[in-house]
Amino acid sequence: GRLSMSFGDRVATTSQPLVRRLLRLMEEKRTNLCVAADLGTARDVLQLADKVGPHICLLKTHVDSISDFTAEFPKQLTELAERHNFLICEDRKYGDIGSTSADQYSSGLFSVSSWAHLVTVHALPGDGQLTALSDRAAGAERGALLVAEMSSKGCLVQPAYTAAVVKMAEAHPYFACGFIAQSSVSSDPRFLVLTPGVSLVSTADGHGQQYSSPERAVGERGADVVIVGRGVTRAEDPAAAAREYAQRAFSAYLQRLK
Ligand code: BMP
Repeated sequence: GRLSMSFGDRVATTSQPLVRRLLRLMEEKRTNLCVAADLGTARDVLQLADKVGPHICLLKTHVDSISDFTAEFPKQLTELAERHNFLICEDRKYGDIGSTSADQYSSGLFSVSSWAHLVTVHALPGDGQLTALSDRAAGAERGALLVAEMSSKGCLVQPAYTAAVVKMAEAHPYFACGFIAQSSVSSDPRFLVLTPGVSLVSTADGHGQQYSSPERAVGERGADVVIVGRGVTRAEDPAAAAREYAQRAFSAYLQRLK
């Protein structure tokens, strides 16, 4: 299953182009770190992306928190992604009826479908949302990560919900690339499991976020990719911090294969 296979060996288990590309990238670049670039201006996000770019497989944005967003931002971010070889995930957590989510995805100020390889989606509304988003991807290399569990204290998600999210992904493997989760929700090697709530300096943030270490996330809980925000963005040297998180997460992954 997923936990005992290398990223490289998992490429052959799926025909989803984006999953194949990300697995290859992780294997070749030897990183399973995603940095959550949660900063307030376009310049700060781009500068961070340039610094951490060599150490990451994926950069995660919350583009609606950027105060000075213009169409220049995704253009420049895409250039950095190509230069440093990482993919981009907009963490929008769509959660409406298919028609509305599809409009939010492909139009408006952000035009997310034109630049984000991956987006996050709440499965709550049902699978019409996935088919609607997939239609708007219009043949481009695009995909979704389904929120199966959350890292925050008091999260309302129950095991039966998580199991249903996994079933939904299994029914839509052309667009569902994997899960945002806190545990090994699926052993299917086609799906990526990404785990936020990872920090080496904090255990909580006072607003419900709960942290564990990269070793715990990858080795014990079964994450493929660890997502680190403030552990990197608030470090004195974000590039050095990203390198450390990447090394620790990748070592834990190699250890898992033994
Ligand atoms: P930080 O490492 O600074 O706590 O940031 C975590 C990031 O992961 C944030 O961008 C947050 O939106 C996201 N996230 C999370 O923390 N928990 C979840 O369950 C799902 C998330 O997307």
